[in-house]
Amino acid sequence: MKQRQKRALRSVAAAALVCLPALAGADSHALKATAEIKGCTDPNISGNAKLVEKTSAEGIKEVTVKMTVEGLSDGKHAVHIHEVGACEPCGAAKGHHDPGPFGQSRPDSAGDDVPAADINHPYHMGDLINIEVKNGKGEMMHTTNRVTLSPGRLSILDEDGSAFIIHTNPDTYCDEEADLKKGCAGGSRDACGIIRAAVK
Ligand SMILES: [Cu+2]
Repeated sequence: MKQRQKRALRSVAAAALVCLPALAGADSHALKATAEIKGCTDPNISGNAKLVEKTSAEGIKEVTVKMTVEGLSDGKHAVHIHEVGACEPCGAAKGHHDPGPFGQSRPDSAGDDVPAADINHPYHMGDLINIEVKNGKGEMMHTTNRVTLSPGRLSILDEDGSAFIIHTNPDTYCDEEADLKKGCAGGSRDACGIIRAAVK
C-alpha cells in the first residue's frame, strides 16, 4: 500500500471516530463545502452553492448540493462538477469530474467524425441536473451518491480540487449514442465556482 493511501485511510479512520455522534443523527458533524459562483465573462452573474455530505443508514455517502444563482438568462442551464478547482479562465476547470476506470471526462464528441463509444456523459460522476432560471434567479437542489467530500476515489476535494460549471444551454442528458454531439452537455460556459471545504 502506498504511503499516500495509508495516510488517506488514517484520515478516514480519524474522521469516523470524530463523527461517531453523527450516527445518532447529530448534524453538526456532516462534512460541508461551499462554492462562490461568478460569471466567466459577465460580472452580473453571481451565486453560491452549499454542499453537505451525509452517510445513509446503509453506509452510502450522499452529497446534497443547494445552488442559487442570479444573472443568468432565463431557462435551463447545465450544471456539472468539473475536474479541476480553477475558474480563470472557466476552461481551466477542464472536463467533467470522473475518476472511474474509463477516465473519459469529455462531455461530448465535439470534433469527432464518429461519436466516441466511451464518452461517459451523462454518467460522469460530476454530472448533475439542470438549474432553471426564472426572472434572472435560479435555484437548484440535488442529492447525488456519485461524489463525496470525504477522501476516496469519488472525492471532489482531491489534490487538484473541483469546480462547478454552469453552461449556457441545458444539458440534454445525451441519453442515446447518437445524442453525444457537440453541445449536448450544455455548450459554452457561463459561470464557475471553485468548491472549497467549509471552514468550521
Ligand atoms: Cu460541464
